[in-house]
Amino acid sequence: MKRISLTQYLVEQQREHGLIPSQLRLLIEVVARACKHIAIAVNKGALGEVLGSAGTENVQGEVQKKLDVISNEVLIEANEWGGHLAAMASEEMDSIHVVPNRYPQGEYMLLFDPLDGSSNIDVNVSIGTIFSVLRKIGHARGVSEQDFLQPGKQQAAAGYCVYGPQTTLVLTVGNGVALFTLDRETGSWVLTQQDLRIPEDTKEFAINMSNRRHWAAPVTRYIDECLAGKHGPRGKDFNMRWVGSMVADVHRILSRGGVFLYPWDAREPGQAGKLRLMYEANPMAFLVEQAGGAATNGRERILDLVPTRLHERVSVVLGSKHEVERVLAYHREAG
Ligand code: AHM
Ligand code: MG
Repeated sequence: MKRISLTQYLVEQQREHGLIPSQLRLLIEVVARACKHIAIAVNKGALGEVLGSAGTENVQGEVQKKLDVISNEVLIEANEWGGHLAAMASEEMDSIHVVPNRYPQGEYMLLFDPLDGSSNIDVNVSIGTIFSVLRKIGHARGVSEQDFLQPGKQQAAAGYCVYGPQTTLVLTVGNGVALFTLDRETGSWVLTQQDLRIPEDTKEFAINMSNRRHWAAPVTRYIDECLAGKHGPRGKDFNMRWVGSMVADVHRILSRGGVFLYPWDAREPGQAGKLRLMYEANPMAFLVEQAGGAATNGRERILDLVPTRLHERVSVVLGSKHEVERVLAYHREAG
């Protein structure tokens, strides 16, 4: 079988569809290379003294793990000098990181959750890096947080890397979704699946069931109907999976379908949800839609939401189209 590398895939996408200008190609290659470095650090585990807490908190008040901080640094260092970026924003940083003056400024902006699934790091369960790419609008020099506040439908690219039994990279530039597997012997990303599709129907859902008592009525209704199985209103049995790393749960859905929910809940009534719109929901929503699925906050399409701040949170329902539409309908009916 002829092996197609990430570089070759990107060059061909540019030749055939004009979707990947050289700065964007460089950006994706640099992110993919940074992910290899993160994979190496993750793999070392206790031997690399990378497990455990860093003893710091991020802007959302969550305790940072050593690997959260390391991954963030790897992504910043890899990306700031290439001339492809104007600025970066991360779940683990309070404010944006503008490319220093000593380097040329590019036209793209990169957002990331450097290591998603932090609670799984120390227990050797799949974790990953999620990223989103926006174009800086206008030619004015300088960049501010305001430039980042674009709806997800304006993303130029999005993807994630899963550090699991295999190290895989999933990418969209708006022309379907492609999957690459890291060949550890040659160190290269090899295209292993093109045009991933999410089946419209599914019998599998993913939600943290322990929060059931805090959910809003439409979510409780939807999940209770799944749980009622063959003899309930859905007339079929459902299976449940919850890794606790969004990146791994979404990867399963992109691989075999399913629906993922992290809904608003009454523990933090003032927050729209737990997950972050710009680092988690937007890139995943772009990938899921590109694979034929759907993504909503229960009322609106995630990709249409206009962020009002960088670290905005959002309620997330994504995956197999017919299930997402059902959850939307239950919210509509509830008014
Ligand atoms: P993180 O970015 O700090 O890892 O938090 C996000 C994670 C998601 O990956 C996952 O879906 C969710 O939080 C799990 O939450 P819970 O621990 O409530 O199940
Ligand atoms: Mg995360």
